[in-house]
Amino acid sequence: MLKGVIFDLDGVITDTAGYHFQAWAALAKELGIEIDEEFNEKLKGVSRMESLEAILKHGNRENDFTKEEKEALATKKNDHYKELIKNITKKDILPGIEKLLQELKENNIKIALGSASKNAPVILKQLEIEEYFDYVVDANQIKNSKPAPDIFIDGLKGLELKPEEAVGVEDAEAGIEAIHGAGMIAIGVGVKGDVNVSSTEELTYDVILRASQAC
Ligand code: B16
Ligand code: MG
Repeated sequence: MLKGVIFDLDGVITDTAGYHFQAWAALAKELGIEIDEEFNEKLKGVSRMESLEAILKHGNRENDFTKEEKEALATKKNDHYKELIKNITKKDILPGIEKLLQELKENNIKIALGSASKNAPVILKQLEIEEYFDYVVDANQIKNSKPAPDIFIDGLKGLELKPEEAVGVEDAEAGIEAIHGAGMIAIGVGVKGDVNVSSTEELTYDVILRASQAC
């Protein structure tokens, strides 16, 4: 029986991928590295430091910086990103999501956020939807980021649910793998899961309920 849903943030609740891309592309340019939207797809759901490593590798510069220098580069990207997300408001919630959160609440389904982003709590606040969430995974406390299952395992723990009692919603391949690793059913938004929808508009309470029963 469905008792909980664990949502990814970026690409499911709101679209922050464009801002991540803008901030990474600016940093990469300073380092003489070019990244495009296609490369950015590989960074979805991937932690900040791992994203930096992937960019440096892409530019064959992975051995050019000390650990401290890499940390400073990641901080620089994040400062730029924080500047970009400052103006996010309720209107940036992806279509259909707030209605879905309301319906889940009305049906006593628990809700968690399973995001790799350390900025997630601030973003939920700016979107004015933080009160819907029973639990928000703290990315600072997670050892292995997606595709490892850690984030979703922690989400289940936070909701006090078993894997078969909850479904995960993701828009990135790494995220689907992470949901499966946690033993849960995965709904893919624009990406292949156990049940697929092409956009958040299609992600209704009914779809979630049927996904939990069908698998
Ligand atoms: P931060 P998600 C992920 O969010 C993003 O998809 C990914 O691009 C980003 O690097 C990661 O969060 C970490 O974000 O730098 O804000 O801690 O898709 O897991 O919600
Ligand atoms: Mg995502």
